[in-house]
Amino acid sequence: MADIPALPPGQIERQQFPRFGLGKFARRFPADPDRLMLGIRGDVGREMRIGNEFQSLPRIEQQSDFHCVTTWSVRGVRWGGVRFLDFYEQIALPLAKPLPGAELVVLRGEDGYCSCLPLEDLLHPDVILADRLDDQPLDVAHGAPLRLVAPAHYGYKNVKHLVSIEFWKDRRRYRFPFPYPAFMDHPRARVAFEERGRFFPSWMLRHLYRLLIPFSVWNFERALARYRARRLSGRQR
Ligand SMILES: Nc1nc2c(c(=O)[nH]1)N[C@H]1C(S)=C(S)[C@@H](COP(=O)(O)O)O[C@H]1N2
Ligand SMILES: [Mo]
Repeated sequence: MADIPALPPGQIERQQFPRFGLGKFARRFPADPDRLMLGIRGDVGREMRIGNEFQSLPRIEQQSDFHCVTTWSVRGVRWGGVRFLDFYEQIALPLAKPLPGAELVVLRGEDGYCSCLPLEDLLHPDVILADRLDDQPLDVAHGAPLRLVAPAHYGYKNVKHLVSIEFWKDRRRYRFPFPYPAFMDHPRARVAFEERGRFFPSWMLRHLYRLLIPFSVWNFERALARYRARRLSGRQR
């Protein structure tokens, strides 16, 4: 099996791709997962919202491994969407016009979750805004209507249910979602360098976070089952 590259340090392969995240966000779902409305905000010449404009961007498909900071990884996830680079060059830059130095990009989900990455990391060609998974429209479990996929960075940078992308000059404009502590949020969170978090050594976070996997999977699955049951009974009425 020499042709299968090893997983990054500290990661363990998982067969199923679970719905996952920080506990607080398990029970929050987008109001209309079929409708994309994405704000472009922050230190920009013109704040704006896009919907259909997104459809004009060139589409790509990509297979990549997905690595959660709690140490589970899934191999070969097949995404479809548009490159962040194309979104930036064809929409954000010409229309919203980020100001010089506005290079901290904050990504916000409709569930209130947010994360950030340096613009430079997002312009890598493997970073995509995905609206398809396994040849199907992206479902609510994995981030409908649109999510970030940045395979070189831990899952927590891969924000689901995107509602806004913000360009800021000043880091103080950003805070990891309350009440989660700042040590959980590394500014880059690159998987290859095991940048799991800040202040604490990565080996320590590996062990700490690994304990949280079963509860988180259960919590998110239970919330999803309830959401689906609600949607179903809503349709029947
Ligand atoms: N909006 C939103 N995005 C999110 C999260 C979340 O709770 N809400 N969780 C993050 C974490 S910690 C991980 S590992 C991945 C999980 O993605 P998945 O649910 O598709 O497996 O989403 C990330 N993006
Ligand atoms: Mo995660």
